[in-house]
Amino acid sequence: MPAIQTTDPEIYAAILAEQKRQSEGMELIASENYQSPAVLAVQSSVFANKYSEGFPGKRYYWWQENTDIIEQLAIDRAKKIFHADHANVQALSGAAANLCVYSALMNPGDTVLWMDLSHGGHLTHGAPVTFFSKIFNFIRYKTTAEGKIDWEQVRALAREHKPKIILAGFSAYPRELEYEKFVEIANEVWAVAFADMSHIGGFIAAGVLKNPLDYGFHVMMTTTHKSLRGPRGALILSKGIVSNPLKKPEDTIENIPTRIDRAVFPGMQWGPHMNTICAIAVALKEVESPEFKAYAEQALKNAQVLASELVTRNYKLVTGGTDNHMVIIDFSWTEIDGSVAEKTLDKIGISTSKSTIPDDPNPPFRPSGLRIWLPAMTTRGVKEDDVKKIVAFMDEALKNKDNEEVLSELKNKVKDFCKNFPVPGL
Ligand code: DSN
Repeated sequence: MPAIQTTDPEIYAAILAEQKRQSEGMELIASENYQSPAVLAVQSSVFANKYSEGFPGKRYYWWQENTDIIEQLAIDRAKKIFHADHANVQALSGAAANLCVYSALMNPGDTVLWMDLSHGGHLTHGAPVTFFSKIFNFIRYKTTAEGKIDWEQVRALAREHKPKIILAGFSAYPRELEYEKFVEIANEVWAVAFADMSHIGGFIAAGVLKNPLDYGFHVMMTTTHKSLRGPRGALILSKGIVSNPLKKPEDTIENIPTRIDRAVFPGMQWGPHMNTICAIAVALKEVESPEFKAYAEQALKNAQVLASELVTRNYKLVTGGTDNHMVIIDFSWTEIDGSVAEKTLDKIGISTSKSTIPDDPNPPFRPSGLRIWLPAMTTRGVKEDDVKKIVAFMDEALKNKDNEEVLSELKNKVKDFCKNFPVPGL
């Protein structure tokens, strides 16, 4: 940091301002969290200087004795934590990882069955606005009126469209999934069962939510920077050849793990970001600590209190509650929408993210819902009683959305509250 102060004062000032914003504000954006000082530090280590195309033991450039050590540690830790036969730790992000999985397992024109965006699926699962949708055919399933997976619909679509991949795992879905049902349908139509666990990867790692790989899923992806608290990156985890559902002649020599590694390099990416991989290894080491397990358990307890406090105050929740770490408020029956709620809470220093609700009548930039999660604030130490205070701040702000005086007072209260919960390393 002192080096930046003299080299680039403008960037230095922006970093200090962001540190202040993160310390004084409350982070409830679903998908954001705080990295530990150790994870942050290794990202600026000398591994940032090194090119390492290839994989441990087989690289294009020489002089990889140290990069091989860190990548192998990241791979071994990921395999152990997630019960996987294989781990690729090089994907640059969740979007890149999903594209690598599609290209590993499909040819252009092949079909993916995925959850509709407004019901909780992610853009990278095949939304028409993505480049992916020009290459592959994406068919959407939806949830029932109660917000549960519509198994009859998933089975009927799978039988009709014969997808190569059935994709489970969502960005805005507050319920635990019945993974065995996805696997049963995937096996029936010879599809790969692929789970995008980006939001809940940390909770699966800690053993507090179910692991799709334990239920017969063939491939699982998780980003590393959400509940997992690592650097910005992704893990692609898979089972070995034994359960290969592709059933093609070439699979006798190329199993799913090999296809995935080849899709990442040289298929889609070249020089891996070794400094990030180093930080992934450190984050996975932290995941194995009792402190991480305590954080994961507390985050789920906090989510239960968040949901019940909101319901007590007459907020309507998508699916009526939560089984995981996330709550989605449905404002469709009120005079405001998710965007107005987001702006109002931002005025008092609480960051949240607007969200669609199933079959949302509103456009994406003015959706009817608001996603809230507490893992980041759990990292900062909040517990059940603190969650009650957070909901009280939010409720008062939303009831006084046009009263700048009340909002300004609340902003000071949120700032005082946050002083009790320092950001790690700040
Ligand atoms: N922002 C992340 C999410 O909420 O799913 C990735 O797009």
